[in-house]
Amino acid sequence: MTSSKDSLNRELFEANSAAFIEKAIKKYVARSPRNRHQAFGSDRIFGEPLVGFADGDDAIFQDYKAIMGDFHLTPREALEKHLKPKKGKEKCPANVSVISFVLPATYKTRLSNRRETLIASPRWNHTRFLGQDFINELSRHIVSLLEGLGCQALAPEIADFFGWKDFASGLASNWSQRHIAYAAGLGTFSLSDGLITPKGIAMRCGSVVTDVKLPPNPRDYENYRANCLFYWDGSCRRCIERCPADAISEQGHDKNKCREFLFVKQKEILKKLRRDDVYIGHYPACGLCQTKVPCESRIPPKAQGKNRQ
Ligand code: B12
Ligand code: SF4
Ligand code: SF4
Repeated sequence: MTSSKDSLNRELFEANSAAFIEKAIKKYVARSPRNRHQAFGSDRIFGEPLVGFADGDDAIFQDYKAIMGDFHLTPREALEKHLKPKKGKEKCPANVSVISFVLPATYKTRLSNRRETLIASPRWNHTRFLGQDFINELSRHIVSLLEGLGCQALAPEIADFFGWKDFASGLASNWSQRHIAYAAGLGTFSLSDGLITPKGIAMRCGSVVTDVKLPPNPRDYENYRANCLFYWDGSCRRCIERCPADAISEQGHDKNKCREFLFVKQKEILKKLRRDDVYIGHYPACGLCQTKVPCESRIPPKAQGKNRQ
């Protein structure tokens, strides 16, 4: 039996699928109790998200195979892997789209991390772990909403085929959320490797693949590093100064140094500082390169970079 809520949802979805999905994501982020810091007075973990769409058959996803490696899945490959166990009952979809969302860290979390010089603040650490749990929850919510409307959908990062490889240059996964957000017009890469979005670099992101046809967002950037001041005019370099692991230089981000610091050295620092009781997860997390920097919560104005040269 269909309820009046179901038929209203269907009407709204059929009238404008993109607006319906964006609204549903924003509503869930605003209302979900899972987007709350239980340890910090029930403050929100993430602020209002950015939502973008990409055509799953956009040539950029083939380009990613050359840029990152053949192991990186195109959205169509991800959807086909999802449909395969259904043993041919599902037709190969005519359309494939990707829904990408960017969840910005709140002001309080950013402020707390700005004060740190060696490890993440407790709020940033909780945002890393409870925030990722929330992203998984939000992804499942979008998938079940679309499935309820008779569409195919999956969240590749929580699918059983998600994984990563350990290359000499560092870890690389077969579904990179930053590259998906870049394709959906939500931001560009930077000297620190982070994605600078209109809501800044201090964010986490996620995505869902679906057979719904959605209007792709334009990629209004000159190149894939356009939002970073260093690549704009050689200025800024604040993230280099902020990194306690010496993992960022004018040559870019050394993933192995960063990982070693995150997974090994920060644990020792945490113990020495005797702060381990408030931290959760298997490492303290860091993100110092994403706070107290001009790209923290916005695309930095280009003039600001020039002033610093
Ligand atoms: C593996 C991993 C790590 C590894 C390696 C990081 C890395 N750069 O790959 C380690 C453990 C070091 C790490 C550390 C951190 N991580 Co991490 N990590 C991941 C994970 C699981 C996979 C990333 C991946 O494999 N990417 C693929 C590789 C190939 O990407 P890449 O090398 O960076 O890509 C470069 C090339 O593609 C190149 N490029 C060259 N030519 C071209 C051309 C074009 C057109 C384009 C687009 C690009 C391009 O540009 C890129 C940047 O240099 C993602 C989650 C996910 N599934 O995406 C989170 C993720 C990247 N991590 C995240 C975060 C927040 C962190 C930390 C801040 C830790 C923390 N939680 O506090 C640090 C920050 C490190 C940093 N400065 O980027 C966020 C990023 C948010 C953001 N603002 O960018 C993600 C997306 C998690 C999430 N769900 O939000 N992480
Ligand atoms: S701190 Fe400056 S140099 Fe580093 S990523 Fe941000 S804008 Fe680029
Ligand atoms: S996450 Fe920390 S260790 Fe890694 S690059 Fe950023 S500041 Fe350096």
